[in-house]
Amino acid sequence: MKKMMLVGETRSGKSSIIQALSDELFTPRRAMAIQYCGQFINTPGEFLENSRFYHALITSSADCHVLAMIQDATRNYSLFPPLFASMFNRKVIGIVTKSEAPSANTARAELFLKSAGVKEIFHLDISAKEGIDSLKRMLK
Ligand SMILES: Nc1nc2c(ncn2[C@@H]2O[C@H](COP(=O)(O)OP(=O)(O)O)[C@@H](O)[C@H]2O)c(=O)[nH]1
Ligand SMILES: [Mg+2]
Repeated sequence: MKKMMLVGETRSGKSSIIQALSDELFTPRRAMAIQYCGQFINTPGEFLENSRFYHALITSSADCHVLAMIQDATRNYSLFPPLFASMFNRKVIGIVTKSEAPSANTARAELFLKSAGVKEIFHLDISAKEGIDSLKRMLK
């Protein structure tokens, strides 16, 4: 199984993705530091919110095969700066979360990710388990 690191703002759905993908019991807590949970590396939202922490993301990404940039489809802004993905020497994917929410705009979320340099994008609806299987296949 490939190791995946998740980067995204607070409450974008990172812990929910780890919970849905992992067979181990994972109890979501607010990540205050880099968290290693089996094949997943969870990062605090603050590491994205403040560019002073980018170096910590870059260093930790050395431990993963795939870096996932998480974008909440209900947000009308993105914390990912242009070409953020190109900072990492790893395969980078985008994950659009909450795609089923009434206020979601998945096209807008995709645009945010694309301008941040993401080529491959997955769409997730955690409650309906939509998109989980294709993510699992990619991590095989
Ligand atoms: N509607 C909807 N809500 C979601 C989805 N994924 C996560 N959430 C909710 O978003 C909130 C934040 O999720 P969490 O995984 O804790 O985000 P984190 O802070 O990035 O770890 C929680 O209340 C989740 O239930 C989704 O696909 N659809
Ligand atoms: Mg979390």
